[in-house]
Amino acid sequence: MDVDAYMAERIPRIDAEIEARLAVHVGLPESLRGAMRHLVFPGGKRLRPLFSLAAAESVGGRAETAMPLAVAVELVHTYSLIHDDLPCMDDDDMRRGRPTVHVAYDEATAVLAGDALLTEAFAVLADPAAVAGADARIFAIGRLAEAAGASGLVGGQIDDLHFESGGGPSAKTDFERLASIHARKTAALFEAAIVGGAALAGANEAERESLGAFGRDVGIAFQIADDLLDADREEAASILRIQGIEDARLGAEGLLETALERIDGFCERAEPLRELARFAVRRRR
Ligand code: GRG
Repeated sequence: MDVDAYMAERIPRIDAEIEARLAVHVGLPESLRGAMRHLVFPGGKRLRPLFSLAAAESVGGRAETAMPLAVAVELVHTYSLIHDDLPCMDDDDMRRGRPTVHVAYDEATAVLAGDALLTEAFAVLADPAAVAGADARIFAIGRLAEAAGASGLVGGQIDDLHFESGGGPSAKTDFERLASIHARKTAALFEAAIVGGAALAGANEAERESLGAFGRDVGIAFQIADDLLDADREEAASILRIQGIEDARLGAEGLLETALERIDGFCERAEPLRELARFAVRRRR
């Protein structure tokens, strides 16, 4: 299966859905409208929405059923990047080769644009026009809220801001703390994207269980791969401050293998999901 072709076909569809969703808001102040769109278009790799669509297919459903979640996870992801770049967080001026939102606009507008995108994500999922039934949508909303909230992104971000390696605590303790940060800051959203996408397509309890574990493993392996790509950057909570490059690479590969084993019993329609996981962990960009 050609994962590049799969992504090239799906990404414009995801983009069109996000575009349509943001167009719902008419008459917004121009600064808010522009700031909300600034990091959404052009976007990044759109990995999380791609995972949602592939997860729906992996349980025999139609990708389109998971589209509201695909849009929602990308909006949550974008909000987290906008807030992560703020002066009070990572204080980054550039992202994806362009000025960050608070630089292109101003700090207050960036905070509010992030808030608006986060809130919009839940409005998309709550929209009764969606194909999936209310029970599945409520499940997806709950999992997304967990991933975004205090036990997920926000809690992981707090621990990341306070992470200090070396000195007092043992390497093992640091490793455990780091794994916990990655689990909440990165893997939780992958898990919600995948298990929620499958649920919208009618996944049963056992499938949700396997896909949730798959999403967690892939999310952590993706974060390690990201740290390896950024090996030259001094990130507070990078695995490379604890493990060597080779050990980290082996760790990511091991997690990928475990993840793939978890969905061993899934049929051929899970192939895009498997290939996306391989891409996310082995990518060079
Ligand atoms: C709630 C303020 C706040 C932050 C939450 C998720 C997060 C914490 C911050 C985002 C920044 C960050 C370094 C997250 C780790 C996950 C990660 C590697 C994000 C980049 O994801 P990609 O590569 O991004 O999918 P693109 O650019 O492709 O969309």
